[in-house]
Amino acid sequence: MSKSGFVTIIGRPSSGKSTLLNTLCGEKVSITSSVPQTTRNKIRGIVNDPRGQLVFLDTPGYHRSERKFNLYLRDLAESTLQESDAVLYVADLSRAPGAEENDVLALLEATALPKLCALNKVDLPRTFEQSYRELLTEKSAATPLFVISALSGQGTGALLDALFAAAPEGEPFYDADYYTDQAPEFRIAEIIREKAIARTQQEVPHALYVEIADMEMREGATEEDRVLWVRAFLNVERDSQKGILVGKAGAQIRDIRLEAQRELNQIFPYRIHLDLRVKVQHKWRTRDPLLRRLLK
Ligand SMILES: Nc1nc2c(ncn2[C@@H]2O[C@H](COP(=O)(O)OP(=O)(O)OP(=O)(O)O)[C@@H](O)[C@H]2O)c(=O)[nH]1
Ligand SMILES: [Mg+2]
Repeated sequence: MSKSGFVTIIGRPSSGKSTLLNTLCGEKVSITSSVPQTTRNKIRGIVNDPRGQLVFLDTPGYHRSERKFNLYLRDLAESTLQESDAVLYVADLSRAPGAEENDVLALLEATALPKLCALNKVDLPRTFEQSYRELLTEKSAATPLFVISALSGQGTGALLDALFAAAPEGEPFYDADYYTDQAPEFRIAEIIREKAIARTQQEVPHALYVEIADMEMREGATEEDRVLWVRAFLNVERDSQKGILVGKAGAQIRDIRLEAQRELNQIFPYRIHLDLRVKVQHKWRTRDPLLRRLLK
């Protein structure tokens, strides 16, 4: 009987959860950036191998804040735990343990699921490995420990072995050729958001959400000639942010479009043509119906 299980990846913002998901899956499943709180959804990445199938659930960085937007993200991370068979706690060795670490550990303490901990970014020169080891011993939580680099893959083989060992026996949930279950529309919006985040700073990445307004497949003579035409809105909260995204004579939004197109063309079997528009949606992060739709 082969293994089959769901593993929730949890940890403070920017600890490398999405990078690890991508490395384990061997595909770009979840967008990443150096800006905290990049992930806003429960993103499934699927690992198929002779031992069976593990479905990883990437979650938004666990972050203490009473703002409505952050509460949605925190609730999502917490509720994702309910649907998993094991928890993988990812901590960033290059930063000292913060208040968020205690919050995550309290959450782990409250669940009866098998727990594993990955101390990530071992490739970086600064390391707080000892502080994390002490903290985890003190809380008697999240053992066994794995020291890894999600970026280079170092140590992730042993981690995957342990995750398969912890998983229950069962039939796979998804076909063996799937590595994610995300709809094309969501993946396209996310890649656009990633490219926009990478080119902006400070409040712009946080104030941005991307929405696909229209998609249409234009058939060609052959399969490879098909073009998916996509119109997307990049919504920000203020005119000044709109100005930054558009850039001088539209140069910024053009570069975002070209970079996103380049990556999307590698992911999909057809060509993608993007038409990007920047819009202002005042205070969108306080609107419940929109947040319910976007953050899930
Ligand atoms: N040097 C190094 N950098 C890493 C490693 N893993 C992740 N990073 C970097 O850390 C930053 C955050 O990575 P993400 O994977 O987006 O982190 P996350 O935990 O998903 O962040 P949120 O979604 O915001 O909670 C990015 O700049 C990554 O390239 C690692 O093993 N080594
Ligand atoms: Mg992430």
